[in-house]
Amino acid sequence: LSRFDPADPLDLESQLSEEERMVRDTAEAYARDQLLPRVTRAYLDETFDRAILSEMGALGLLGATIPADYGGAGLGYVSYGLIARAVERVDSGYRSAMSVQSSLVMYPIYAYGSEAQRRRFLPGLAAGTLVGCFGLTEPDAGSDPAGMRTRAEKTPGGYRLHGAKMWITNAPIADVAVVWAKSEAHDNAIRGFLVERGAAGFSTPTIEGKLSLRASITGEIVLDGVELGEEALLPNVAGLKGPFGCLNRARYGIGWGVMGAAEACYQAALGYTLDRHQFGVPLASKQLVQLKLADMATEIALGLQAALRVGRRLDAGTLVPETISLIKRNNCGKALAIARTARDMHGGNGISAEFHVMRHAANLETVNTYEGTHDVHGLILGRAITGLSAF
Ligand code: TGC
Ligand code: FAD
Repeated sequence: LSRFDPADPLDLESQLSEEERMVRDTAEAYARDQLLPRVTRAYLDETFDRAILSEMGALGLLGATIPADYGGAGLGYVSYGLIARAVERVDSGYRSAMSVQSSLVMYPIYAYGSEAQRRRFLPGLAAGTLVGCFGLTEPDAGSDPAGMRTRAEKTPGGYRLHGAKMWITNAPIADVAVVWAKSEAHDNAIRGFLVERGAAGFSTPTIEGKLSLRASITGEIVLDGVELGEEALLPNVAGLKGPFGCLNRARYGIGWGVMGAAEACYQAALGYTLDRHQFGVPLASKQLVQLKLADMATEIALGLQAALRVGRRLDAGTLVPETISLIKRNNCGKALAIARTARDMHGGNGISAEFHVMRHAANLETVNTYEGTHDVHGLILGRAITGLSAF
């Protein structure tokens, strides 16, 4: 018989390659030494430290799957997932900054961009000297991005963008925005445009007063007749499959990331209930507490195995979008439940920023909603199961 390891019940460790373990260790050391010490202050002050993206870039944590020719680390999707998990163990907002840059900005430039666009933007984005954002959601088009109003008029030299994007991670600090718009010149198909900071009519007001993801910076994108040249168009994709192709990667990373947040909450609840005595004994000696810990350990172990399986298939070239919905939905829902339970198990201390669990729970409310809500991913699975679209 082998010994049961409560921190890794299904032995994820032995399923990782040497390279994946090294990437994981680098990301975990960075998260522990550089991110954890600053997160509570950043969260309370509702600020994001721009330097974090340069630090991540220096370590090769941005655009990890992009080939080295363009400044990326040329790693596989399991490595990317392990980075997301390590960073989100500290804060979902920090993982957001990494996901947006890697999957929602670098990926579309790499997959849909011209060679000139790749050369111009990818090395700086990989190094974190440039920051990018991804504008799909609008004030009146969230779950239904096909309903977007942002449009690109044709001009003699290129395009003119009109519209507004809402809830855009990193927008206020972005040097370049990937903006999705209905393009007059392409039969009103949804097309991607690269809009650079400084373009007249482009502004990115910060959204203040969030009660979740406070250590991430979020803004609007206002496009008031922004003039773009022909070279701003992403030439190699048309239609919603453009943004969805990026979202597949980001949602996959979230499947790993939220398990990191859940692990942080589980470890905190375990440590707390072993130390904390009530009725003359540790709380962890109580059946109700042990049941909660057992449920947490179970869901985390299963969620990580599912994320690993989807990552291995991605690395093998098998992308089944519904399997990404499955892990995004299930892992977010389970992580949120774990964080709320961990908050409860900390009693009054659970509401203090010092103990981290309530911050994770508040963050996971956003993660359960963005990149397709929990219910929308249920409907994606429902459509695949029944053949009937219920959106
Ligand atoms: P539907 O008819 O299903 O599809 C339209 C076209 O898109 C293709 N497609 C996909 N392609 C690749 N991957 C996928 N996962 C795809 N899903 C669909 C599809 O084949 C079709 O192509 P074509 O060539 O036939 O035109 O589209 P629908 O309008 O019925 O949409 C259905 C629905 C609800 C599933 C979809 O709209 C949806 O996923 N809604 C959720 C919206 C969402 O996820 N928004 C995310 C915004 S970005 C964000 O939140 C970033 S937060 C980042 C952070 O801070 O970490
Ligand atoms: P709605 O679509 O209005 O949904 C409201 C409720 O209705 C939800 O419960 C939903 O599940 C439910 N619902 C919707 N449709 C149906 C249906 N057909 N049947 C049953 N129920 C339904 N977007 C970007 O483009 N880029 C970003 O970087 C980005 N970052 C974000 C950061 C933060 C902090 C947040 C909060 C959001 C971010 N988003 C971003 C936007 C995010 O993707 C949307 O909030 C999300 O897709 C949901 O859209 P919505 O808010 O308009 O909600």
